Amino acid sequence: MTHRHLQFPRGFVWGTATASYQIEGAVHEDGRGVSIWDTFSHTPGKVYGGHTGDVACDHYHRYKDDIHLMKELGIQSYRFSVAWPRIFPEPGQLNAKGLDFYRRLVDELLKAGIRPAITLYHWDLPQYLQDQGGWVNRDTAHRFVEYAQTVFRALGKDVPMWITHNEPWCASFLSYAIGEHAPGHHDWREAIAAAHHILLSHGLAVDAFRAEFGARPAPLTPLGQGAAAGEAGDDVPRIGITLNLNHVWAASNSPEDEAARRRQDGFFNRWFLDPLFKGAYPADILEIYERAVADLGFMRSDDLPVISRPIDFLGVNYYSRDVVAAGDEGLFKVRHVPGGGPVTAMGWEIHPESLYRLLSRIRDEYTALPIYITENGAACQDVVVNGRVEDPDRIAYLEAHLAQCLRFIEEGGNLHGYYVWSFLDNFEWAHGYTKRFGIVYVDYDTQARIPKASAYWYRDLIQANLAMV
Ligand code: IFM
Repeated sequence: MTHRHLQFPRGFVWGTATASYQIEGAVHEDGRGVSIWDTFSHTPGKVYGGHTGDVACDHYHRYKDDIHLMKELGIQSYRFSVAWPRIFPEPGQLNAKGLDFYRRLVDELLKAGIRPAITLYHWDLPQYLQDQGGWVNRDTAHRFVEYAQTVFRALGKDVPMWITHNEPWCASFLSYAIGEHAPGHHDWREAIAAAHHILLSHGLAVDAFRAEFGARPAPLTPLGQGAAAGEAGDDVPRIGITLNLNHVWAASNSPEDEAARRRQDGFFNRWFLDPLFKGAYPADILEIYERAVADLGFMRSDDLPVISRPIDFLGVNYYSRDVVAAGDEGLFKVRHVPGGGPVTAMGWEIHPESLYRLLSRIRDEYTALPIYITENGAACQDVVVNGRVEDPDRIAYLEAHLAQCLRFIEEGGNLHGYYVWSFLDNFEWAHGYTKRFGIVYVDYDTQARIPKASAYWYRDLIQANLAMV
């Protein structure tokens, strides 16, 4: 298979991503403490079939083989997350064995020539912090900085890419208002406070990062127009944040539907992009929250300058678009409408054009900073037949989204890399193990790894790109 039509500029980073609770297992090993996802998944009715992350992909024991497989596939960068409860299992108690695991992981990656990209928070908050209110409690932001500083010091110089948070929308609204994720609460005031404190902790961690590694490096310029990522001298540690963003469409061009589109966009996208890049919350959404919740006293006047501290890149997780019409229910009076296109096994509409629109919008309205697609991928109904997994739908999904990335780059967009979600099939949160996102199939009975056709397709695409430059 040739991929001439997907020829990316030199320096584009080809990656894949996972997260600690979704793959590691070994929840009682080497002094790990309890996280909110241990508690949540062990609470009957919260996760499909009572599935838990207790064993997951057993990556904690199999990381060497997993990295070996990444190397065979030609993966250039691996994005993983650190489990906070492995580092601080009890308040203020540093667990050297927990840090050692990530030290070994990073060493193994470096040995394989794979660039580590660390996410500090991918949702496994220590339970003892949740017992004090979790992200609703401002103090959690300070505990996060202590934890971040510890990991910066232990691994900083060997890790070029740092992501403070993964998808703050999920860690706040989906977790504290909608109740689908841990800790499973249904309280809008809590969710708004959680979002605020997560953003605050991000800004404080950026300050700690600069204190550790010095002044902000010159931002990477668009590929093909200067020094490229991965070139000599470019491996200085950089820090950013990953947001899950959806491009929102109105179901019709009526003013009512257009107003609904704007509200949904405000709830999902602008609530995070505006404070990070403009130093202010969007006034229209703030008004809705003030009316619904009244007391937003947890937002202090000097928080926004911290939240909007200059970062080095933006991570974007993109899966689907959102189509909305004016509705009667909920805080936002928005009704979600099927877009009409094909959907993945998650029921999410496949709409690659929206990725291009989203990237263009970020550039036009928010920032010229480098962007990485830190997650993109599809859950499919994968089956093993004669030891092979054919997943043409996933290949088509990845190819179509990469084509939109290339379109953005060819127009001068500052996109530097792409991480397929996910390397392995894994624990898909409230869906348990029923949704398979991996380019590598995991047989959960035997823990055998079977690279799917998409893994070989990705390998060939990477190789073809590197051969051409
Ligand atoms: O599995 C998740 C991941 O943890 C965060 N982003 C979306 C993925 C698919 O739902």
